[in-house]
Amino acid sequence: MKVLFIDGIDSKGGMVNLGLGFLAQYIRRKHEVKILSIAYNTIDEIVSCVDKFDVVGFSCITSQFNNCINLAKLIKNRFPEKPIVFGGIHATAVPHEVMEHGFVSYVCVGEAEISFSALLDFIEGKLSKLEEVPGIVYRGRDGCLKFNNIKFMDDIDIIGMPAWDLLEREKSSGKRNVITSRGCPFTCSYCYNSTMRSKFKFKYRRRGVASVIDECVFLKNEGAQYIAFSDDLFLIDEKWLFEFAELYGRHVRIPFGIAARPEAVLRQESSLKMLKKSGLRDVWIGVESGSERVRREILNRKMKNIDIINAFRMIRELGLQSKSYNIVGLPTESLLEALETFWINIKANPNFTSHYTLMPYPETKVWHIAKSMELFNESENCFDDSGNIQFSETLISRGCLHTGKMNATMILALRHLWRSVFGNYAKWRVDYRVVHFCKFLFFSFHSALCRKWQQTK
Ligand code: B12
Ligand code: SF4
Repeated sequence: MKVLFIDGIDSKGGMVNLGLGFLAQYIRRKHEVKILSIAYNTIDEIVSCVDKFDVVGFSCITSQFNNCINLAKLIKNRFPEKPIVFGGIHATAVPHEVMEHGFVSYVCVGEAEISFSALLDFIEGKLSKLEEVPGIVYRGRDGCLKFNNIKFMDDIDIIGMPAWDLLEREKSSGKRNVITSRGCPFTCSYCYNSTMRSKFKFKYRRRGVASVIDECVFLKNEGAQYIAFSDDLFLIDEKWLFEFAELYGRHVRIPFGIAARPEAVLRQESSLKMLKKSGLRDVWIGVESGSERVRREILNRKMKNIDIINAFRMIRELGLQSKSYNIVGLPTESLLEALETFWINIKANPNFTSHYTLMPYPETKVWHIAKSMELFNESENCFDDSGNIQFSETLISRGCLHTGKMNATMILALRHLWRSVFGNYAKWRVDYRVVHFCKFLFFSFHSALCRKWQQTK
């Protein structure tokens, strides 16, 4: 069969939708596959290709869903006979909502190598019953939605590396992403992993070192100058890490970065030393909030402040660069608690920081908390993340309206304060900081006026 995948990724660069890459790699053993992404093709270009394919599959995260569903509608109007399948993180979190759009034929929930492959067999007539296709949501003969249980793949090395030759990207960008594992044993409330673990018995699995090294060598030969490992947690399994460090140092040796939890950094000093010798340059750590209460009660991250500070210190002492990830606008968060996030970053002193407003993604635990407190507005494009990514001057993330203790304008004011205190990458200039400090004053004043006005109403 001929399968057209439409990749919802809407920003250009060297980093790609790896999940779709793995799926395409697995599927193309038996079928012809093409990937067109929204970032690199116009709607007309994509629609004009559909005719040549038997099945159209969309891959998207939440912020890309609106674009994808509108395009799917257009395709279904032009080619009513083509089955339309949705997969990826958003469809996995809310499959029933996706199926409510009557023109979507199937949703694949979770990892789809096994399920999509079986679904193609069914569409081709090689499998007689839809009930035999694992991990899909579909309309039964009675018109009601049915869900078949997921099947996870135990050995993910069977898949091989993502189909890099099919994934559109800016080849001139020196940066690539690689993922060595699936899943995470933790359940932070704002993360997709909390959704997966609450819905399914989700197992952590890692690729073999040899397969990962082959992929890195391939990317290096293609011109990659930096590899960002997309694993939720890289610092797991000392034996794997040592083997990886040795082979990466011998065969790849270009700088790379990893994400880690503070406790893992403190436990894995010797692995970090080995990894540094092989090319490790950056360690990214989610601080998220400087308030232990907010972390414990809202985020389900129970580490101590002192562990976070010590982890950053260790990274510095090892001669590595660090970046902290922080969130403002968390349910129940007060102004003082938001300021604690500034304080812990001053003490931890990372090389770089980032500061996002909370985007409560559907079906995560924090989404349930925010919904029960009526903290956000589920409008059509409340999951547009552009305010978060580009730090738009007028928007905070559309989903988040207040925290119960701080309103949206105060959250925006704090983001400006962040920029004036920590700067932003190369923008260490004084005028940049002064401008953001003035904006902080303006929005704080505005926020106080709004509060006063609401009280007098
Ligand atoms: C790699 C990655 C990226 C890449 C590519 C993202 C993309 N898909 O477009 C880059 C670096 C570009 C990126 C950016 C962002 N990301 Co990101 N990213 C990841 C990460 C770390 C790994 C994804 C991965 O490879 N997983 C492993 C593979 C095997 O799983 P998978 O992707 O789910 O794919 C499988 C199934 O979903 C299914 N499948 C996928 N597509 C399809 C299609 C069809 C037709 C079918 C049938 C099945 C199917 O089969 C795949 C193979 O089994 C995840 C975290 C995670 N663990 O998933 C976050 C994650 C996807 N990112 C997230 C976010 C929020 C972002 C940003 C918005 C962050 C920001 N504020 O800047 C940006 C968006 C940028 C943009 N404009 O698109 C969130 C999404 C949450 C949500 N509900 O939307 C995640 C889940 C992290 C989290 N905190 O929860 N990201
Ligand atoms: S935020 Fe990181 S540690 Fe927490 S569940 Fe998600 S991937 Fe795991």
